[in-house]
Amino acid sequence: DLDRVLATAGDDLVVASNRQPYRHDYGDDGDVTVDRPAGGLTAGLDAVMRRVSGTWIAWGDGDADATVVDEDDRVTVPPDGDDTYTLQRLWLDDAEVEGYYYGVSNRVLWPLCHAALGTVESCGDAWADYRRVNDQFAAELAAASEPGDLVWLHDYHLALAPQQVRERTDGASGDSTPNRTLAHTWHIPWPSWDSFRACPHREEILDGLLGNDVLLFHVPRYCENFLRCAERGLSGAEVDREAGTVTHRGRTTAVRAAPMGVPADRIREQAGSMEATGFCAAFRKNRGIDRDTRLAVGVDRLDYTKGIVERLEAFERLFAERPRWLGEVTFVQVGTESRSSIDAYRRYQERVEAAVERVNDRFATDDWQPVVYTTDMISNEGLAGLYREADLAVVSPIRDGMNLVAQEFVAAQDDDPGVLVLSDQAGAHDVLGEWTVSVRPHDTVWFADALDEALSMDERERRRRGNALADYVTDNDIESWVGTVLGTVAGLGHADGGVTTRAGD
Ligand code: GDG
Repeated sequence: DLDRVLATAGDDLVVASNRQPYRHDYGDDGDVTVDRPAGGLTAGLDAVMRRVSGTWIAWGDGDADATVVDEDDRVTVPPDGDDTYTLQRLWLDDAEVEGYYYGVSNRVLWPLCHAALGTVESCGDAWADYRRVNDQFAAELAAASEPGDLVWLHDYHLALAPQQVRERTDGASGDSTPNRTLAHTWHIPWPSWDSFRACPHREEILDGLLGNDVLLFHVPRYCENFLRCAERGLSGAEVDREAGTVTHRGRTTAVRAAPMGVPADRIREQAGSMEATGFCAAFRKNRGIDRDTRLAVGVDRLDYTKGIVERLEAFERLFAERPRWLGEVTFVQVGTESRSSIDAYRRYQERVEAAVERVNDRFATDDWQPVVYTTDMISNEGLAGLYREADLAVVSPIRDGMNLVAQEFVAAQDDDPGVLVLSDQAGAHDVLGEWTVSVRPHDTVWFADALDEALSMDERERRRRGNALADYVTDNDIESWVGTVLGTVAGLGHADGGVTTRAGD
């Protein structure tokens, strides 16, 4: 369990991610406003960082001048409570953000890893920015850690940083033993070699990641793909598929699956809160949804990998072919704006809006709307309430590393659970699939049938599946995930690389 793992001998944990867990804004009057962690990853890791009192390095997305609190750009978070850790921001100028974040991370690596090769853009000079910003992260990581520490990196924004940390640290102590333990979680899919070979800088990406001691993906499929890519893409790399290791430049990297979970207990609590019920009542009222109209819900960043357009086509077909659902069920799509400065994202937002309009124009009546679409950011409690209120969640990505919404929906249910309709292209399907109503996002006929099946499912079957899903999501929550990752690192047999909790824990 996590406490035991956290208590393993060693030093502090140093984490690096593109996204920061908190955003501080300093008003003219000196008041500080703090935005709380919103997403699954930052909220989950925040809880761990409080317990180990480590250092978290992230891009300080926001206004540097308004945020810096001491000359080292360090803040101790959270501002209240006793358990604190150091949050260290990296300030990037506009050109760096454009090249590193938009240019390479989101115009090249994101579509590439989701096998959306037609959406991959040319990299040009952005590659130099990506490499330079990764090296800035590496410099901060090297400075913030000591020999024996565990450095845990996150995601596709930081593919080069592991090897860059090695260059800055290994050998610095006068011997050749690796002196930091590096672990890296890749949150999105790893594609097949046949897709990955389209990557303009594929050798450098592989080399960068093989600076890690352990490289973690959500599901074994991605590990297999990575091993294959290392075998084909890097001459001299030795791959042991059975052991799940790659040996390259004298270092052996273990490639492991650790499926991420969600803070299930907290979500369950939030779903039952007054705020949650209040949100749902107000939402129905403001959106003109009758109290007894059944709800289906979809929650996504507005991203072309999420299959929102295909989902709307499936609802359109459901209403056309099974008119008994007309007036009975409303599909609520929560679509939060994302990466809007990229054309592909703007175009996708327009396609979603057009599909919503089309379905509504075709079927809406004076007192019923088939689709309710909102781009408002909903509070965590409101969202948990909406999950509980809904009879089904429709999670239908075209490709998705894991997908936390599927698990959040499960965690939010009470003893009268809703049904999860889940695409077999999501990592989440590898762990939850047997208890969901599965769909293939592009098969509209199957998809519409699946929606009908989910809406018609009898109570006994709904409970049977709901209970199994809830058991999985509770047993494999975010703490359990952190425990698995840290346990995997401990199992590598490095003398150091564990983390200690603060005294008294
Ligand atoms: C990447 C991978 C992998 C969305 N709208 C609201 C809101 N959200 C929250 C959800 C959920 C999160 O955003 C989205 O997480 P996902 O996992 O679904 O997807 P990505 O953002 O693409 O995340 C993915 C993940 O990394 C973790 O490894 O699972 O495969 O693509 O937590 O709840 N939250 C609130 N209001 C909203 O309106 N409060």
